[in-house]
Amino acid sequence: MKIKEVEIRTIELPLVRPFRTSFGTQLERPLLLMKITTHEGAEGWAECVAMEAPLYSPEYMAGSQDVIERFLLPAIFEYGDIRPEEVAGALRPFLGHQMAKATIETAILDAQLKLDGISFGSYLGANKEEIDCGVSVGIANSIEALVEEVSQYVSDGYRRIKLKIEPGWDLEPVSVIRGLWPEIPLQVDANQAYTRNDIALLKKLDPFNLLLIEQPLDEHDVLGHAMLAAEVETPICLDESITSFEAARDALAMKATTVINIKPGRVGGYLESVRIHDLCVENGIPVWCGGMLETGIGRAANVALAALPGFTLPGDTSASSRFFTRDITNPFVMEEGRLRVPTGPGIGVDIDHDFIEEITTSRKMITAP
Ligand code: OSB
Ligand code: MG
Repeated sequence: MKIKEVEIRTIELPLVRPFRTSFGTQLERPLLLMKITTHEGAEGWAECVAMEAPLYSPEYMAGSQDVIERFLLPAIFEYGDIRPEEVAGALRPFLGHQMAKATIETAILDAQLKLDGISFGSYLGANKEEIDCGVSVGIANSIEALVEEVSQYVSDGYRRIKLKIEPGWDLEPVSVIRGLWPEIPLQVDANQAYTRNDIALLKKLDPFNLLLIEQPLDEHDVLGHAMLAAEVETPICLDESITSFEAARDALAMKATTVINIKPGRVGGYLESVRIHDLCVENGIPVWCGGMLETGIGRAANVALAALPGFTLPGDTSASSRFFTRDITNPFVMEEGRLRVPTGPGIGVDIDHDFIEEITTSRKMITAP
């Protein structure tokens, strides 16, 4: 496939409610969208999951755009005729920037699959038509507000609740929510907010029958997670630390994680995600699909990935309405706590061009030389 031109837009979507985590509060979702057009007449779309500021990972929107324009796209143009499976290799000389790399690979994959008439799900190896949905619940202003928000999600049908925690917002919210919903699958996510000195505190979460504790310690403290995992009963699940297949392999070898959150942007794309999935299946490690407040474009591809056989836990694959009143594609609507895996070619969603135009904050066209 030969790329003719690339459109890079920044858009800003309002959120239905503020989303607070241990690393900050988001009031809207600004993000980077990429559309590629190829000489064969195909179009491919992808969104870059980097956030505006480097608070979750070192990557950030303007940085991703810069590395895409300055280094990654020129390397792809120079490569010439390219297959999606060749993108990661072509970009390997440039270190890091997995989210930026994933954007390019996903857009090329979408274009190629549209030409071939194959859906993302079939290409990746999905064996389900629909997937179970979980929801990530931000840190609330009060316990009452949290209970109200969780009640809403439970009545919407979500099959798993994930509470964001941080020091000072952990044991109490967990015990209240577990007390009100004794049976619901429940897990917590600290986004690196604790240290090795908090092992005794995190052990106090054991009685609440949580599915897992997600990324309690610093992303680089893989050994600390192994030490913690040896002390607590609740399974430890890494998110931020898993930036590649190799990182997943080593974290498993160290027994730092017994469940893995696969986020395609964080690991450099969907193909790397499948490699990590396969590794986990071989090792009997359950995986689930994380989220980055994606629009319908990223969500579509995530839902397809989550339909692979090793994804045995509900992911942060929520309905569009969890974050947005209006999505930039036909919305993902949950039925009985499940989302249908798109079956059309490529990511298989319809783009709402008018709405994208309305919320565009910048637009740039890059033509292949
Ligand atoms: O740690 O899983 C995370 C959102 C932004 C950055 C990091 C995380 C999250 C979420 C929301 O928890 C997941 C979603 O998109 O539903
Ligand atoms: Mg997380």
